[in-house]
Amino acid sequence: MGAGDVSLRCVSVLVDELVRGGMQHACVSPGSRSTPLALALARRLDVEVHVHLDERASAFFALGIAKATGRPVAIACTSGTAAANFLPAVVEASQARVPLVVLTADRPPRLRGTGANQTIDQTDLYGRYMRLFVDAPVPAENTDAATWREIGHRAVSATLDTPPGPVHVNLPFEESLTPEDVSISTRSVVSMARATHSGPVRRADLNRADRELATERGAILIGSMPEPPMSVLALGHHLGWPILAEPISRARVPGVLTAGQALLSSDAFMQAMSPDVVLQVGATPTTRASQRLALGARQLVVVDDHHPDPDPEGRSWRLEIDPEVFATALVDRFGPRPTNEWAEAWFLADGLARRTIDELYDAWEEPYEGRVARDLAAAIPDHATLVVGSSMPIRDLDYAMAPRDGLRVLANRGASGIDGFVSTVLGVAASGAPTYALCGDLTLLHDAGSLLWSARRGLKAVFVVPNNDGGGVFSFLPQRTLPEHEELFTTPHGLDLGALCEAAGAGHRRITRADELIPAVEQCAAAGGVYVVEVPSDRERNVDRHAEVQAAVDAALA
Ligand SMILES: Cc1ncc(C[n+]2csc(CCOP(=O)(O)OP(=O)(O)O)c2C)c(N)n1
Ligand SMILES: [Mg+2]
Repeated sequence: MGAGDVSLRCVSVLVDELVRGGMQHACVSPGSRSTPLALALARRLDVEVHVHLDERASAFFALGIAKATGRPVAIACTSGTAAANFLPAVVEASQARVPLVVLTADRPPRLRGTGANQTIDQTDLYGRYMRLFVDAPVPAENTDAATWREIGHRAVSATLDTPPGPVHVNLPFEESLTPEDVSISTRSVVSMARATHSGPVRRADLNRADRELATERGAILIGSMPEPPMSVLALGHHLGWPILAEPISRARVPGVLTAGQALLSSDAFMQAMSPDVVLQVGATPTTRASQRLALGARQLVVVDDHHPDPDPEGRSWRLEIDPEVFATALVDRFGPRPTNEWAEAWFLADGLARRTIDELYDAWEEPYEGRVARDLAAAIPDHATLVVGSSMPIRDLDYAMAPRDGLRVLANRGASGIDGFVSTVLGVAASGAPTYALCGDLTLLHDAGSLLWSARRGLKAVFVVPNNDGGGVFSFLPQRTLPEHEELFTTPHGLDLGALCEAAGAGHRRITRADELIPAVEQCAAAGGVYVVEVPSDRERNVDRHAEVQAAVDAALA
């Protein structure tokens, strides 16, 4: 048996363990050193393998699948800078708690640090962004299968642990890399068990929660959650508190505030109506207004099964527990409370703000970016997924999306990069979910390579792209006053998105009126394949419209 056969046999055992842990998809990029890895993954009939030229895109594609399925996804590559290209998606996976199993091929240790070609130091390459790093032994005929099973088991346990996150197994291979025996193919039974260390709520915490949540002037803030937090919603309704749910919270459903961000953005309203207690669950909310709400409360209670950021000043009471376990324990203790005057004023204001926003949006013929977000979120069919880009799209969605059932919203908000977006969306699509996306023009262009590579590969997704010729977000930030604003921040590109789509083999539609958006999206979804619906937008006018909406909300609330 040659070295290639030994390597393939050993890695196949490791892969088998990943499959037992629930892995169904793997992403592979071409390379020589990673041959045993690529073959071990591709020869599993129960693993769907996706091939990408660009490792950065491959990792984001895997991230999309893992976000959509909650299952571990493997990414495999050759040695050298290929492995370094995984970093951005690894960072996002780490901060957004997504199970990714990174498998990097390497030279054998004796060649490391000797100037050998395409050899870099891959030990702990991704640093503290990894939940686990394993430098595997060089496969040898006398290493028994248990060693490889144990590595696979550790990897999959760590990636699904609390909190889930990426793990890295570095795999050195001797030459020859190709096997002589081509018959290796295995199958195993899938059993995915996500670890949860969340025990019951401690009695002392329950007693303190009774006191802290006794106030009538309280609000709940729900950040990103892996599953719809039904008990947290029930607790909010029992307490009679207003609930602000981010679009990626899985909780932007009927019963929560319909115009929460507009209320938080109204200084006069917040001066009079700010809550005494804020119960924050899930990941830290991403908008500044929500963060201000949390930090402005007399008491902030943060409930999450993992607290990645320190709180050195001790400004909040932190409970490290699954928010659903916490809420379930408390629902019974409180029982339904009648709505008080203060909360009633919140709900009244919310209805007013929503009507004001809708009336203005509907009166404008041009496809204002906020309206695009609102209309898209409302029109997408049930059981579909909307993936939203960072920058203005996620903010616009948070501001404008009316609560609804049946829609899952995903976004790369762990680290809020604009990179890897197309790959993430196509990964979500590869998981089988009907997929729609909303992103800015720069976000699309940042990952144009993925569009060029993937659009013809049988996937189906509709991208809605407000094209304001650059980073429109900077027109809302203090940088807008700098003389270098355009050149260094907005970076207008003047590129023809239609031509890009043509080169990629993707469909392209351009609309100019707001009421054309949904028919265009529906036609593209029905046509299949990858489509970009481009929505031209003027940056200056967009800023004005934005201010106009908030001024109208402020006036209505006054
Ligand atoms: C990888 C990465 N690089 C840079 C940034 C900084 N950044 C945030 S928003 C943005 C502009 C995005 O422009 P676009 O996608 O067109 O959205 P718009 O601002 O127009 O809504 C940039 C460069 C980032 N978040 N991530
Ligand atoms: Mg833009």
